[in-house]
Amino acid sequence: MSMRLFHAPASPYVRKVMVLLHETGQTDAVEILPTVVSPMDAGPTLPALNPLGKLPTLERADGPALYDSRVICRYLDDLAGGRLSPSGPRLWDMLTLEATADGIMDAAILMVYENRLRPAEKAMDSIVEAQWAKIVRALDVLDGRWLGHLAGPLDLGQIAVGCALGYLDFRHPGRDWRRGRPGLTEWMARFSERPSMQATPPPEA
Ligand code: 99T
Repeated sequence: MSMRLFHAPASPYVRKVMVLLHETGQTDAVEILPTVVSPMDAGPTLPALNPLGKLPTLERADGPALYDSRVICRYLDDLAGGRLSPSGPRLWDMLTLEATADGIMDAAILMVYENRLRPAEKAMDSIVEAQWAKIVRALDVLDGRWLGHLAGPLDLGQIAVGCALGYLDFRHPGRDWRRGRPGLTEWMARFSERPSMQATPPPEA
């Protein structure tokens, strides 16, 4: 096996890569390396491969390590024939959709880190709520403008949205992202049934 994936089961970015591996039949091509990181401690081996010390990182035998999740997903999809990266105008839609989903993950993780890393007496609710406001706007846009694209052929954008919504269920279940968004709720219910999603759930919270 020539590729090794620095992996954590709670990471929605890692999940994007795992879902893609399942969807493209490449799970056997990558060795999974369980890795623990936080913004305060990237561990002993990761920074030499990825100076940002983040997961996922993909180590390859025939070139420098790849990061971040968008790069790794494009690379692994390319190895499998590029079926999940459309060409033409749909590519720009897909990349924007993927950026929207990744932005939801970024904000949701900042909320987690704000509570986990900052001492309680220095915690600022306004920072957490400002991040949640970004997520609310992004969810409304997904439910309003993107349902047509989401209903189309599978691509990396849909995978990212599925992993972002799964992460909200995992880390922020009390926020109830489904309320008032029936279209997105229905899409996620169907998307969650894919074997690739069933095979990659986050750990018990
Ligand atoms: O921020 C850090 O230094 C450590 N955090 C990470 O490595 C997280 C793990 S998800 N990954 C990223 O932030 C990657 C973001 C990048 N743009 C990408 O790959 O797309 C941890 C989730 C959790 O524990 O809830």
